[in-house]
Amino acid sequence: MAIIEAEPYPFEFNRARASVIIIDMQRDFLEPGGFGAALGNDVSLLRRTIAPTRRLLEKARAAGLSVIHTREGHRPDLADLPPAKKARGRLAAGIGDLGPMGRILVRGEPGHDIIPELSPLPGEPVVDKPGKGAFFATDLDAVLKNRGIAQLFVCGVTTEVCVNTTVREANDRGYDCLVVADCVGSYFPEFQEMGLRMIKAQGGLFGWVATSDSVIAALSATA
Ligand code: TIU
Repeated sequence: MAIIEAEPYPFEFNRARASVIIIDMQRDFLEPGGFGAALGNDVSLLRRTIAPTRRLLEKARAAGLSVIHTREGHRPDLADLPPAKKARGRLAAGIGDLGPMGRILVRGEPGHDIIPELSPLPGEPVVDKPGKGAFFATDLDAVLKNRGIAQLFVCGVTTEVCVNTTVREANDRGYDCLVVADCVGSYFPEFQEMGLRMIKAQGGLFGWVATSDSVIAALSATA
């Protein structure tokens, strides 16, 4: 058992039961010219998570931790796209429509894919999810339970949307979540700050927050 410096108090890291989960680091959210950018967002606020996440990913792989990736998206026939989600935002080009990188948030399209810097390795599960939370309508809980995972190091985008929703779902299912502060990003700086504060408030109501340096130090110490 190694201790990770974290807020609101140190995290007891059990390497045999821990996994890194990387939420929705998809081209459509992170790349200039993608869906996120087309909506007027500054993707550089998300792109600053790439280098620390890649570093953490490499250390986690070297330490033998399991790594799980998620992608938000829908079937090409859109049969799993709720009409309410499709209608939301009254967008000229919304989910399922042709966007700058293929059909927006549709599985198999270029924009739906994970950015090349964080490409999954063969053997690393990729969980395709139709919602914001990674447990909703997916086999993520089974994947984690089958591997004996009880602790999640959470990276990805966006902090207040898919990261927070997934952490809340995980917390209710009994997982300990540590959100890696420099490996999660938001298009909105105030949501980034509050999204992290909400996790660790009230004694860690939803989990812990730590830097990637702190996580990597613990990974190295127990390798
Ligand atoms: N992955 C994720 O957070 N999906 C979103 O829709 N995020 C937004 O910030 N909109």
